[in-house]
Amino acid sequence: MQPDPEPPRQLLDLKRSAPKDKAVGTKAVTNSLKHVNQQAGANRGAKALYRLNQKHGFDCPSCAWPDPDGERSSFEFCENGAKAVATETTKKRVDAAFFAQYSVAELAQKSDFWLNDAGRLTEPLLLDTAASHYRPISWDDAFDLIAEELNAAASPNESIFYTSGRASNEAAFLYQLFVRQYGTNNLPDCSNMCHESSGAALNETVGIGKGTVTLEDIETTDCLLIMGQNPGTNHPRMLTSLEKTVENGGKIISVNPLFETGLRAFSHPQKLKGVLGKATPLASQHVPVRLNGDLPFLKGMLKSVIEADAIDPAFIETYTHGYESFLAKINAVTWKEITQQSGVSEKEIRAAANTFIQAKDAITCWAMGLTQHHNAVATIREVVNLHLITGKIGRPKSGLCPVRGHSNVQGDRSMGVWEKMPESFLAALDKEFEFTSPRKHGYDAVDSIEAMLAGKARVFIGLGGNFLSASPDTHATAAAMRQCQLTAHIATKLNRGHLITGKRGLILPCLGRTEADLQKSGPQFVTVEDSMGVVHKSEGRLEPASHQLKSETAIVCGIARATLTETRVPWLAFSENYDLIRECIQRVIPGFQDFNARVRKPGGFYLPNGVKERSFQTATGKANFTINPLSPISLESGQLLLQTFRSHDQFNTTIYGNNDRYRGIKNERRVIFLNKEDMAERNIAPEQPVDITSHFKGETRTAKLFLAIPYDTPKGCAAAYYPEANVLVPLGARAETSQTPISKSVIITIAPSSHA
Ligand SMILES: Nc1nc2c(c(=O)[nH]1)N[C@H]1C(S)=C(S)[C@@H](COP(=O)(O)OP(=O)(O)OC[C@H]3O[C@@H](n4cnc5c(=O)[nH]c(N)nc54)[C@H](O)[C@@H]3O)O[C@H]1N2
Ligand SMILES: Nc1nc2c(c(=O)[nH]1)N[C@H]1C(S)=C(S)[C@@H](COP(=O)(O)OP(=O)(O)OC[C@H]3O[C@@H](n4cnc5c(=O)[nH]c(N)nc54)[C@H](O)[C@@H]3O)O[C@H]1N2
Ligand SMILES: [Mo]
Repeated sequence: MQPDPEPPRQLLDLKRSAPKDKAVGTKAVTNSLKHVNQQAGANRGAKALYRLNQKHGFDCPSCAWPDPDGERSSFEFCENGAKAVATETTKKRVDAAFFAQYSVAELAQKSDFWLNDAGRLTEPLLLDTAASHYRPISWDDAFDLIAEELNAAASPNESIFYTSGRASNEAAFLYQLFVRQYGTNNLPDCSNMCHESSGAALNETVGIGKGTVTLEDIETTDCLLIMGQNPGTNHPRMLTSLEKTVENGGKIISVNPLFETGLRAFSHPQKLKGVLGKATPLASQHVPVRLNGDLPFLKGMLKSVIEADAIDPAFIETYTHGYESFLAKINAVTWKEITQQSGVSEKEIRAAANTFIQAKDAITCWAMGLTQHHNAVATIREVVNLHLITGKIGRPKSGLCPVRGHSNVQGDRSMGVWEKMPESFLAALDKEFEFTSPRKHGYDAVDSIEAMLAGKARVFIGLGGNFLSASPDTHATAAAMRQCQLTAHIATKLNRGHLITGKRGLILPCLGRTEADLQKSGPQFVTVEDSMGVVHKSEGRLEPASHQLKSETAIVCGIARATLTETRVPWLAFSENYDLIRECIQRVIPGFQDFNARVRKPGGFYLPNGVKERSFQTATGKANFTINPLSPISLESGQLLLQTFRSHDQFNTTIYGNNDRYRGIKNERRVIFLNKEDMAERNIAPEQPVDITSHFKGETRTAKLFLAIPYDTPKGCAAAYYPEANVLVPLGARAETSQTPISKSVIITIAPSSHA
């Protein structure tokens, strides 16, 4: 029997309490120290935390929230950053003895928590054809095996090269260079499932697929509209900034089906006030939109702005395109449509609009609550419309802030990890390395799954990540991986994705951010780019988890040297001295001039961003208004919408623990949060086990055994954790334009569980 790709369907021992009304406090500090001490021991752990996010330390491997430009406290980390460090600096090891003890089938029966908790990978491993256990393999043999499979393919387009957003700039740059020299643009990444919708919307409307503000702008603006984001859990250092925004007189509006704890109030753990248990209230207004209710909400905001005559005619005239036709369409939308489809009243929307209008400056922040819907691109384009019509963009304290996820996901894109990089990039790459990159667009994440399923792709290589568990439709993705000749994962920790392999499977263990990277020319550092376009260095100092680990950069160079017979790229020299890589990056990618010198300055440097100076590099040469028709999801009777989101104790598919402290959930992950009336209508009792079935174009998918939790969520809107709920997300359900999987509005029904 083949190993099950789903996490085990077993219940733990749920304990429930009321959701918390304020975030952090001393509890977070004790919790973070507890995690680090349990995993790494007090000494190694303290040493790591001391260097976390310092100007001469390493970049936090958790989220992409920026560090302050000026003075930094010696505690520039958060509870969840500490968990990420603990999980990497753990003293536990999964070594040859471990893999001799457990077969792949046995490992597949363990929980995601168990797999991650087992420890750090220590040496390269091979799961041979029809073998039951992984066994050690030498680095050279591993590289040769990859080369053999890659060179046996009928076409380079039969191979897929995935990247997760933790890879450094240097590793990512060499990876995409290798892949393009090999001959394909099949470079899917986690961004395809994440902020792709933001990139698509922003590139079209303002000419750059990135945010346009700085940390200081956030802290000094008059109004912060936070849509579809849960900073208390996913960007906890943002709470320090939100507290400053409020202290500086700014107003925060939360737009979210849930009034998340981290948007209610914050008690700073490193300030006396916080230690005394006092909290700063954050959001002055919470707008409980229905799932996918943001586009109509934004239309209400726009109507209010127009009615109040709060537009900026000079900005519109000078800098924008398409205003007249946009205006006509907005005027045609009725308040009835707006309130019915958003689920919020005209009064609430007008109140939010009033705050936005009164504010001299305003910033909108957003994350997955906006990006993972069928009309995500339209919704984000409407956010842009709101800033264009009021002129609140391209000046200090005003602008757009897509809050990135992985700590270097933005940098990986800057380095060329994308299945459809523009011609300007490819031409520069070709010139620098004297070859011709392929021009045909490659597969994105879901295209890759479909290609593997169809037998059109035979090799899958993952630079980090957990493609199996992060992708939609876990069973289809598993079937896709099994179709491959070879699957290979460059990773720090064991995950479920390593258990569902092609005919042969490889695990290539790499150094983590916290660890010293010693190469022939001496100790190396790498660089990363945060959510606000600051490029800075990251240098680990800890003794590596095993002397057999290689850096990501060295692994990429090893694969390239084994695979490419004709290449003029000095792969060996690159792997020995990362300054040489950076010298090439500065010639290929705009904004990186004098890279080696500038990145050595404490704090690094900002990449250029034209929008900050009101220069919009779009097709029209101006910022574009867009028309985004309402397109509500129609549900049949009995159906609900389900969002799949993160608990407080996980980093994507890495599960640190089974609690979701702020939402009052202890010791369980198989829960579904439901509106009380929805439960009553279905005769579902609190904590009753239910099965969830999703519905898409006549297909159904079922996830079994979840406990029903009554929760303050709008009627018709449910929530369950990722990755347990990924089996429900249809492969074909993809956002228009960005092609992002629709994991925040899955159409479901629920029924009492039939799981034995
Ligand atoms: N500790 C920790 N940090 C992380 C991560 C992690 O897993 N753990 N993941 C990292 C990554 S890769 C990313 S992308 C980010 C993710 O950061 P978030 O986007 O904050 O992640 P989610 O948990 O998916 O939360 C989505 C939020 O949007 C709301 N929401 C859902 N649907 C809608 C909607 O239709 N409209 C509105 N307005 N709101 C909606 C949900 O209620 C929830 O508050 O965090 C990064 N940081
Ligand atoms: N249903 C649903 N699905 C989703 C989402 C959702 O909200 N709902 N969110 C989507 C989003 S926003 C994202 S970004 C993706 C995330 O998808 P991925 O980025 O593919 O997944 P992660 O869980 O972040 O990857 C974790 C693994 O990365 C490896 N790793 C950790 N550190 C390092 C390192 O330094 N180097 C290397 N080489 N490997 C390392 C470890 O082996 C670890 O097990 O998932 C997406 N999937
Ligand atoms: Mo993400």
